[in-house]
Amino acid sequence: MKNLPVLLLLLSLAVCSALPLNGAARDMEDTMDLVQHYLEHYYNLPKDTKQFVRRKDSSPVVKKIQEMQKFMGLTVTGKLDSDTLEMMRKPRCGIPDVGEFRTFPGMPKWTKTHLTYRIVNYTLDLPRDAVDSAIEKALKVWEKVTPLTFSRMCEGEADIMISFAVLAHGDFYSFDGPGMVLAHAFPPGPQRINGDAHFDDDEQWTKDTSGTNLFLVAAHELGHSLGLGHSDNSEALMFPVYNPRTDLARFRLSQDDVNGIQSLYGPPPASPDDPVEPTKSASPETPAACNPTLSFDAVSTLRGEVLFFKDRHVWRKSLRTLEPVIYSISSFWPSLPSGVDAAYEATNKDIVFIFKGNQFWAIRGIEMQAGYPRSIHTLGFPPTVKKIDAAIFDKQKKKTYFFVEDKYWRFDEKKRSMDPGFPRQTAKDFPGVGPKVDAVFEAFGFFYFFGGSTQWEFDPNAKKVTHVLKSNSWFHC
Ligand SMILES: *[C@@H]1O[C@H](CO)[C@@H](O)[C@H](O)[C@H]1NC(C)=O
Ligand SMILES: [Ca+2]
Ligand SMILES: [Zn+2]
Ligand SMILES: [Zn+2]
Repeated sequence: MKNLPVLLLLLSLAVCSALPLNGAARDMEDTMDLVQHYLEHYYNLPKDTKQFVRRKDSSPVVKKIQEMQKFMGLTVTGKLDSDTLEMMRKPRCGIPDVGEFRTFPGMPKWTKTHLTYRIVNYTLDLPRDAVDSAIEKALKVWEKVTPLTFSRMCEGEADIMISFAVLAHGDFYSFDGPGMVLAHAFPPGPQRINGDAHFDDDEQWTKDTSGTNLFLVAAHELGHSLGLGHSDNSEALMFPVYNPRTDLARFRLSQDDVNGIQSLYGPPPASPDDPVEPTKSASPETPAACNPTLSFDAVSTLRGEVLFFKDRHVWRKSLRTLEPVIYSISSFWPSLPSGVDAAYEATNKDIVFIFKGNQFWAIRGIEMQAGYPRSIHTLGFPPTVKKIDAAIFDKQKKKTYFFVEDKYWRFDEKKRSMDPGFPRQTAKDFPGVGPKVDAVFEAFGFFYFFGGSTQWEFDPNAKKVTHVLKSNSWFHC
């Protein structure tokens, strides 16, 4: 190490006043390596500081220590005191705090608002779907405060390629084993590597904070992928040091992060679903449960309750209690659209699938599942089908029926494919129902079909309608 004498001199003030023993000398040298690397890498200390050493001029190093202390919110002493050394040993992001990367030169940003991402490979520390949902949640953090949207690719070259790797991994920024550097990412730009995020697979990645929380680190790295540099605000997500005490349940961006990203991309477009100043045409009033003309967009069970979807709202009702309770859909599932077309519960998987237009989403309880929305055509519908009117899962047969206009398709949930011989006429196999249905769900062994304000109770074994009711009969008006 060329500049060891200078650093030794600085360090001796704080750490070492006794004569160095062999072990202590080695510790000291390790510390010097750490300090030199830290300042060179994160604070742009010139690599060749020989000249300063020869002139016994330590000022560049002192200046860099001061710069680091200021950035990290420490007392600016210019000395390697214990707070400073402790900070240098904390796990952190591998991107420099100052220098060429700071908000990156020329403020690079994406020139499009729709970006693609791909998870190239996975850590073995977590199940794949946990990795998928941590990444998706991390992207949502930025999506919420910008006009940016993201969609996932499963192959090919995406804007943001996400991978796990150890030590040297091909980009000249080797990882360093467990601890210290957790991850790094590249700013927006035209090259393949731009936007990519790499995670050190020598860390123990976890869903909670018992190890290194993947969501937190990913949200930070994706900030770099979008063009942000490090912030010196210790409350900010873009602060370079990992904070294991973050309250994940109440995670939110700091104003500093929001200002940073909005300086690049601006705020999100005003959404018609935002109840800022509700106008009757844009956002319908809360529908009245006992209006005799009430119809539904979709109805599904969810873990023994029934969900009745209407515009931006959903009623939740347990089959045993009297009062249905109305909520806005977004209060449970922020990324679901309003005015859905169909919904059904695959009880064998504990998942409710929600359809609107040619897309569908999956929810498990109040958790949105990663990897959605998907196209309905991945289920095997022909291109002529643009939307689904109603859907129901038959628990006995493990089949799902999809109703589209006056026909229906049958889907095998085990094989994940459409059964041959479909579509068939709804009127033929469900006599008395329809012809067109808005919604359907199952309770007590019956199928309950809805069309406008009319409801048909259908016995699937006897293959006949057993009652004709008002759609809102479940609300005990
Ligand atoms: C994951 O992909 C990256 C980039 O292609 C590669 O460097 C790394 O070795 C891969 N990791 C694993 C665990 O295969
Ligand atoms: Ca590491
Ligand atoms: Zn960073
Ligand atoms: Zn890398």
